[in-house]
Amino acid sequence: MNLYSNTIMNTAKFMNRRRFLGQAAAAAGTAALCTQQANANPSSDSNAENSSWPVRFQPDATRPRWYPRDMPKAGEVVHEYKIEIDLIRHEILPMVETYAYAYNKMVPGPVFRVKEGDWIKVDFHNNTHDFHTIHWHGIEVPCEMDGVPLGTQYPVGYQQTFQYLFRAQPAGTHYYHCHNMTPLHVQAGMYGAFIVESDNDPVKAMFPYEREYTLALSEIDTNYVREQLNAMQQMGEVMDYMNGSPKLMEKMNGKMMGWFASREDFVQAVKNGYIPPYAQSMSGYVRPIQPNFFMINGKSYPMTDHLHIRSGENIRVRLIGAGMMPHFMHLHGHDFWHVCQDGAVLASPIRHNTIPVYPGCTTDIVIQGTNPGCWHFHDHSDISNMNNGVSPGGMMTMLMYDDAEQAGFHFKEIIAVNT
Ligand SMILES: [Cu+2]
Repeated sequence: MNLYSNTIMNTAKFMNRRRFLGQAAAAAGTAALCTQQANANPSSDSNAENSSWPVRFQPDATRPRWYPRDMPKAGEVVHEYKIEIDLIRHEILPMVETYAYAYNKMVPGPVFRVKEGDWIKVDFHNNTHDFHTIHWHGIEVPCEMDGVPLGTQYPVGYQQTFQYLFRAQPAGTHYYHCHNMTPLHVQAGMYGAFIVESDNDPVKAMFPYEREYTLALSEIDTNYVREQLNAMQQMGEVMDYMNGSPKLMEKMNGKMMGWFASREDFVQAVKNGYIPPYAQSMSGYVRPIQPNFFMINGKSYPMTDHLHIRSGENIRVRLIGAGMMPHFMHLHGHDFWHVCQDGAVLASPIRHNTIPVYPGCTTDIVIQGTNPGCWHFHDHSDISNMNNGVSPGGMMTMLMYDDAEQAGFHFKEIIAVNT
């Protein structure tokens, strides 16, 4: 029996079509006030004559809707990627699986690792019956490549492709995530690391290292994700149909949909009877998110991967606040050095034994191998050290010395799943 398995399609009995559409619209709603036309290619875009964007969808999303202001020049490095979105089953722990929206069938998505100044070209293709984008968090992309649905691009629908093209800058630890219905889609797995390396890395000069680790910290309310993805599956065909039908989208706008060209239009729509989804949620259709599993790279303790070090070695650990909660990472038996924040190298390293990793932030630390053994490295916010309310678990891993035995420390690893 799989207690937390999310069975798509058979539990969405309370779905209300009107509410659902409203939710989808609300996710895009923050961007809806931006009336800047991202399309700079009017001769080939059927929306060009329509100033009421974003109420219409462009069914052909295979072209970026922009005149690139900067393009790769001869001799410059261009890395080409294909990123696909699929609905997969993702195992957080034995007996705990969720459905996930996954970049290239991985949670987290694949790690991008490139040199500063290189070009990134991503063909982003959607195989799910939902809308997605990629936001390149911390990268100085052109605005049109920022991945904000209806703000800078049309959200990418079923079997559509959008091409991102930008230069990787600045150097440092960054990440990427979906920006459509972000609270759901990031919980559902749409995040990954984006590391931009520099030939002149001050961290490497100060703390020479060979091994490094990237830990994306996040959390999930499995019940919320199950309810929402079930609802999305039920609506999938309708969403696909709308995506290919700008006229239907326009007709529904301000009735079932909620994309408005101005604040005044939104207020007027409410006067005309449109019920915003947040008002519907007050009647109990939508409940607040309550995370119950806390993950490092998509896994909870004891399934998290260990960090490895040897006596005298430095390791770099890139911590990414990919979720919606702050986490306070504490290492037993060592102080460590905070060397970068949000990708930028600190003027001088700061010594910690516990360091906050806030949502949307990246925090790089260097651990020095000074105390052989095996040591806990975990969020010190105790709620995150549980699996569905049972301790120990969650956002926890171990720093393991490869040479512990030679250094005289003998241990037998024990996996604890309850107290
Ligand atoms: Cu998405």
